[in-house]
Amino acid sequence: MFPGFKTFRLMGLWLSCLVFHSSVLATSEQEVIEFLNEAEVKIREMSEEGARLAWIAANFITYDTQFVQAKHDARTTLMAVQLAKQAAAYDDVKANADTRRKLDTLKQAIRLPAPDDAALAAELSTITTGMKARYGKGKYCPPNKGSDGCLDLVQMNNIIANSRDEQELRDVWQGWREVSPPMKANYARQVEITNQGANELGFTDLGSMWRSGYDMSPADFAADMDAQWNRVKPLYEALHCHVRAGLADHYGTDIVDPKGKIPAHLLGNMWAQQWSNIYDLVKPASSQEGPKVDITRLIEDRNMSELDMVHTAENFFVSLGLPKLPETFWERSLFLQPQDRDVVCHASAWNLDSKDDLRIKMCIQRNEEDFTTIHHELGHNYYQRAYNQQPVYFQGSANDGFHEALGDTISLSVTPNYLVKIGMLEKLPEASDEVAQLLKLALNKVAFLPFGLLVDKWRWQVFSGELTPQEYNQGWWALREQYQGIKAPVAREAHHFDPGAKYHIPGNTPYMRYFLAHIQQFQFHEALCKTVGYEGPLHECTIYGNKEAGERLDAMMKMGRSRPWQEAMEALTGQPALDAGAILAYFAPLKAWLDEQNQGRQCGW
Ligand code: X8Z
Ligand code: ZN
Repeated sequence: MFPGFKTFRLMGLWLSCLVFHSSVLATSEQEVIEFLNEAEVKIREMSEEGARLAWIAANFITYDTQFVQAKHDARTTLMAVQLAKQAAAYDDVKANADTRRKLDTLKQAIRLPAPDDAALAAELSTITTGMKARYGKGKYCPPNKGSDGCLDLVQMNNIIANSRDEQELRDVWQGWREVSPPMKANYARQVEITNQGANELGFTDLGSMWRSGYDMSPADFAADMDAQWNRVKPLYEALHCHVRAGLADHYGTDIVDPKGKIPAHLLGNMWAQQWSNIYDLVKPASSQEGPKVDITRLIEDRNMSELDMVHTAENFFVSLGLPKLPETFWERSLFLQPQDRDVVCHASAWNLDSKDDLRIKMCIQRNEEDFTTIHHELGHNYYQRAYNQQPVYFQGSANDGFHEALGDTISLSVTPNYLVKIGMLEKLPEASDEVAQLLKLALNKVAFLPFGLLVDKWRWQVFSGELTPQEYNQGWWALREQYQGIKAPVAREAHHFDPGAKYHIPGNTPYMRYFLAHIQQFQFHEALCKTVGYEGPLHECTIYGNKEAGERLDAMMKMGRSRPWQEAMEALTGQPALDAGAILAYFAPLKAWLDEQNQGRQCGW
């Protein structure tokens, strides 16, 4: 969840300097620097309050916590907008690259701008806080089961992951989506207000503002995303084809059309975004035992607690030469879902004081998926800590994809080899089953790509007005069908609001960062493996225990967002650009196998 949150909050703290300066015409770079410096002192003093309020609101979803949070957000938004305008007033001042970059940050980094109007800022924050709380509290109460039979999202996710009963899956899939129709009108109003805010700051709409934070033009950024997608699409299509065949075998061709789109409730994930939970339905016939390394089973067999899982992940970072997490991390984080209150369970990583008050907030389940997510979250924390010496303006990742890619990169080093080293696995599988391991991972990493791409394609269409509220849901499914080759299992109507049943829509977290991260993490992994002198197949490479790899990562993280992301990318990988070649190389043996399996099948949808 990290970056937008922080920048947004930080920017709220400059009001007093703004008031002080607004009557002064900035004519020299020196004045701009003074403005930025004074602002920075105040930010450091004051940013904690907003972060703590947000922490409390997400840990205790009550009427009052949301009320206070909404008030605070409204003030913050107004201040941030006024500062952005002030920064724009310095557009013509000649300034060095650092100063210019700081001003640009002020102008671009507001996630949800309101117009410069207190009533509209208040309306906006009431809407956004309300949607997030509604999602966090969401339950589905199946008919005839009474109120004790109500399910929360954690429970429904478990059903979708493990059940193979088509009717049950369909019921839960549909049931969770009852959470979002009441958000739809609010979302539409939010779009109006934030577009107006973006206009005032000189952007055509909020989508173009979101696309402006990548050290290239918004149009070039969108084009690069499409170009990367086109490179990985054949791999996705091969995976889709094989998975569809496995599902058709299991559920029958009356439920899964072997030539058509896959019903979205059968893929083992509430949003059909990662598919590894249905591995057993699509695994190679030669590996009857399932994957050679089943981390869920290892966690159970070893009786690892949720906290043990976090300690194990921390140990990986420490093995790279990075410091341990602070004591307060263990005291203040939320690791377990409380049974007596509503919390936002969607995993997130926090830095409450821009120093060392690091935390995660997660409702950990003892399974492989959450083991991976813990590495993901700790990646955020280690990144946050690495750049905390930067000026506040540069306390962020090179671009938002970097933040999402860091912990995932570490997870790519969670190999059988590594598990043996740390004693979680007794011995290496005898004959290493390359295809099984790659397939399991591809079900997460490759299956995710079109979803990672389309969530913000939808939002960009909404922000630009290409989709009207009446068309929101149909537009969502058009993208899901086109890019993912999946379809809704039951009829969807215009009053439904299925995008709202995905956390990042009511949470207003931009999503293209995850698509970026899924490309970048393979570049990072490949480069780090090269650094440590590794020469074998990439999926067997682990950087565990390698201080040189740790130093390289740390050096990149320490840069924060002080330089264009292309430079950070080059520092780590030697390449200044996004390159899907690494993920393609990683999965090349799997692609060959999939192509063989798919012979005689009609692929595509
Ligand atoms: O939201 C997340 C993280 C927190 S930044 C758990 N992810 C995306 C999602 O769950 O939809 C990680 C993968 C994609
Ligand atoms: Zn994340």
